[in-house]
Amino acid sequence: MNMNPIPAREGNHNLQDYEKTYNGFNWNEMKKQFSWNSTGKVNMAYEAIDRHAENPDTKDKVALLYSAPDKEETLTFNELSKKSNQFANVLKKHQIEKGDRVFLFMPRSPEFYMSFLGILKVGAIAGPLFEAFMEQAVHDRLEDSEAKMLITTPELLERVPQDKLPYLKQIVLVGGMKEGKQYISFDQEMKKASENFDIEWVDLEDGMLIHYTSGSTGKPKGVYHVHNAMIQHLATGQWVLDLKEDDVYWCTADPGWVTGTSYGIFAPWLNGVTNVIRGGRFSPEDWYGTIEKHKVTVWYSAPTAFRKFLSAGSEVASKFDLSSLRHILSVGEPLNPEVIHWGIEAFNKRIHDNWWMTETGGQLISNYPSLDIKPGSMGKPIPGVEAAIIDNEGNKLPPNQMGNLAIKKGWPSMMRQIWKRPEKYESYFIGDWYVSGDSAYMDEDGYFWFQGRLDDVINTSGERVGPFEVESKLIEHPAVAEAGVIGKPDPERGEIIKAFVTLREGHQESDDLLEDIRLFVKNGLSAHAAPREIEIRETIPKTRSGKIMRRLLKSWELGLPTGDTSTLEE
Ligand code: 6R9
Repeated sequence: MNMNPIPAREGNHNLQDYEKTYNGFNWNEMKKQFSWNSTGKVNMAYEAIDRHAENPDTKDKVALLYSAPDKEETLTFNELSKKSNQFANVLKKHQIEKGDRVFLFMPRSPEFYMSFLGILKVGAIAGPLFEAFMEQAVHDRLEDSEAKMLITTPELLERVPQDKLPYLKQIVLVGGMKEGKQYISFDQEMKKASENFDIEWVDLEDGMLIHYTSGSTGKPKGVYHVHNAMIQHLATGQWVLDLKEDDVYWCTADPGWVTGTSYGIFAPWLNGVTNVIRGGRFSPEDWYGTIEKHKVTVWYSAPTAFRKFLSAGSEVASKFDLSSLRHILSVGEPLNPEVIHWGIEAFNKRIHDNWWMTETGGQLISNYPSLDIKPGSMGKPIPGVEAAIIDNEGNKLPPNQMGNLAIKKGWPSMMRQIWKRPEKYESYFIGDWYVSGDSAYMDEDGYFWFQGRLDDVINTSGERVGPFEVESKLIEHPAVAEAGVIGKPDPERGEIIKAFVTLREGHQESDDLLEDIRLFVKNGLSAHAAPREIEIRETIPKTRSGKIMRRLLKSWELGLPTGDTSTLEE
C-alpha cells in the first residue's frame, strides 16, 4: 500500500503559522471572544445559542436540522434560544438549582437539545445517557451522580429502577405521560412556560456536564467538565473541524458519548453553524442520503462507520451526490490506512483522524486541514497542547520509542474531577503529565502513532467498555460462577467482547445456555456490552491477590507468548 504522506489542502486556519509561534500561543487569547471578557461571568448555553439569537444577522439561521426517517424539523438560533429558555423555566419551577445533576435518557430528538441547553441555562449539570442502556447501567449512573431529576420517555421508563434511586425526585416525560406525582409532562409544562429566562451566569470553573466512562476496574467513572471547556471547543471547531460560517455540519455521534456533546453540540454552535442531528439507525444508504439531501459540508464520524461504508462498496457511494463534502473527520479508534485510501477513492477527500478522550473533553492531537496526512497516524498536537511519550516515571522518551501517551496539564477542556472519587482523578497524573492509558510513539516529524490501550479497556465499534462492568453482570447470572472479559481483535468492529466463564455446580454447557448468558448481559447492561463470544472454562486465571488476569486470557486467545506469569495463583 502507498504509505506516502497525503499532501495538505488549504484550511481556513493555517495551523502551520500557529506552529511557528507554538510557544507563544496562549489560550487566554481565545477567552477574549466570550462574554466573560466584559462581564466576568459566562454560560456555555449563552455563548453557543443566545449570542447568535441576539445577533440580527444570525438569529434566523438554522441552528438545528433534525432529520429522521419519519420526521424532519428545523430550529433557528432564535427558536432554540426560546425553547431552551422555556425548559429552563420548567426546571426552575421544579426547584432545580445550580449544581444539581439532571440526567437525560432519551433518543436523539429536538427535545433532547432543548432540555440539555435548558439544564445549562439554570446552571445545573447535565448527564446524558445512551438510550441503549438497560436497567443496571442506568441505575449505576443515576445512583453515583445522585441525580435529582431525569428526563426520559414513557417507553424508556421501565429501565429506570425508581425504587432503588433515593435521590431521584422527579421525572420529566417527553412524548407522553404516566400516573404518579413524580412525573412531569414535558409537553404540558413547555406550553405554559415563558420564552424569557434570566440565564444563570456562572464561573468558568463551574460544573456543566458529567459523562460516565469505563476504566479497567470498578464501576464507570463520572468525568466532570466545566464551562471553561468552551474555549477549546470554539478553537478546535475552527482549527480541526475547519468550520466556516455557511457550513452544514454533521457529527454522527450520540450525545451519550463525549463526541456527541463536545462536537455534536458545543463546537458547532459556538461557531454558529447549522448542525445536522440524525435519528434512527445506521445504514450506508440512509447516511449517504443525509449528506446528499442536506448538502453536508463537514462530516465527523468514526472508523467503525467508515469500515461499514467500505464493506458496502464504492458503488453504493457512487449512487449519491456527495460533492457537498469539504472536510471529513474521524475519532474513537485507530483509523486504518486502507480506510483513508478508500475515502479518497469514494469521496475524493482525505479523512482526518484526531485523538482525544472523554477525560480530555476536546481534541488534542489532530490531522488538521493544513497538515500532510501520514495514513495511520493521529496527527500532531494542536496549538496550546503539549503531548509527549513518557516512561512510567514521567521522563520524555525519544522519537520512535513506544511509551505512555501523555499531555501536559492545562488545556481548557480537561476534566476537573472524577465525580466523588478524588483518588481516581489523581491516579491519572504523573507530575504535570496527564497519562492517557494509551500507548503510542512519536516519529521524528512530531506525528503521533497509536499503538494500543495499556489497560484492559475494550474499544468495540468505538464504544469504551470496561471489562469489570461486564464481568459483574455475568456473575449475576444463576449459571455463572466466575468471569473474565477481554477485547478480541475484529476487522469491522475493532474489537469484540469475549467472555470466559466458569459454571456453577449443576449447570451444563449448551448453546441455549450460552445464548441465555449473552442475552442476560444485553438486557441488563446494553447491547454493545454483550459478549459476542462466550467460552466455558474450568478456571479463570487469577493473581494471588485474586485479580483476574485478563492479559493472560488474551494471550491464550491470540496464541501469543504469555509473558510474566509469576503472580499467577496455583
Ligand atoms: C473521543 C473518544 C477514548 C479512547 C482513547 C483511545 C481511543 C480515540 C482515537 C483512539 C486511536 C484515535 N481513541 N481516538 N484510538 N486513534 N484517533 O473516543 O473518547 O470514548 O473516552 O475513548 O478511544 O484508546 O483512549 P472515549
